[in-house]
Amino acid sequence: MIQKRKLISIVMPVLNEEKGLAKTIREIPVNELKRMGYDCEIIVVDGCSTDKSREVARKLGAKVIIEPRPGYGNAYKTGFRKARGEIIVALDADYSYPAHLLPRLINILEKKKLDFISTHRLHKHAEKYMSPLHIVGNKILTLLVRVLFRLNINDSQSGMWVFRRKIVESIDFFAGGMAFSQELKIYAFKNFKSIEVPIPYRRRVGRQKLNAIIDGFKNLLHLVGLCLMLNEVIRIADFTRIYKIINIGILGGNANASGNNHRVIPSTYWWTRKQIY
Ligand SMILES: Nc1nc2c(ncn2[C@@H]2O[C@H](COP(=O)(O)OP(=O)(O)OP(=O)(O)O)[C@@H](O)[C@H]2O)c(=O)[nH]1
Ligand SMILES: [Mg+2]
Repeated sequence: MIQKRKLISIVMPVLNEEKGLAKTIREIPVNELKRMGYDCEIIVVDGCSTDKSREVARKLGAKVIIEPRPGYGNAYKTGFRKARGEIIVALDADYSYPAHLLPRLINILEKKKLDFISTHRLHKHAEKYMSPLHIVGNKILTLLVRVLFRLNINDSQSGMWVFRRKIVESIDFFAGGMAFSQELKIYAFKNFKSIEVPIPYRRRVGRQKLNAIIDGFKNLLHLVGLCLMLNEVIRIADFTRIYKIINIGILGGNANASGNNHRVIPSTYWWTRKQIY
């Protein structure tokens, strides 16, 4: 019986990355993936670059989509909507992530029947290519993800993922900026069979688009907001018990009346507690 070939969509957000983009596309082992039974489509989501990123992408066989709205997350949302592959790969276009390891990562995804693989760079072999500010920021945000969402994640900010398209189908993510990366991971690790794989990392080619302080702060606010929306903080603080104590002890209220769980699940959000736990 002839086995059906699968399609992999490799999606990259791009903002003025002509040099890094060319090197990244050239590194994708398209022929090796072909031999493994996978065809590839490369999708570049360009955010109004003023350099030659679009020309470079088209010349190297990529499909170019223009997303004029600013933001890393907005670029990914648009790119994922256009992706046709059963498997989606996401990575920066700055040559910092090891695209040559894609066959190995795809193998792990298939053999272990996983839904989502995130890569992690917070180990001594990769950290030497990041600035101290970047490392500290990543570690703080990762610790917050671990504590607030009780997830065993080592690098909540890594930008290379390999996953099945069902993860991003029919879901509206909030974050339009850099926080998209942590939101996607939290969602995937809470709801799907997910693992993290350590990878080598390289110093990026070209100018960084991320502002470690501003984006780090925005990511922190995003985490707290997400956590509040999912009622995680209320659970951590055992709000119901505190409320009971205040109601009975201070306000002289009825324990039963206040005993119903005060957990309002926002109906507009795509995770309900039922889905997560
Ligand atoms: N389309 C689009 N792409 C963006 C935007 N901002 C960043 N990117 C791209 O998203 C990817 C990640 O941005 P980076 O500047 O590399 O951020 P980072 O990886 O956190 O920082 P480095 O560690 O320095 O690489 C790169 O490929 C950027 O070109 C944007 O507003 N629109
Ligand atoms: Mg990068």
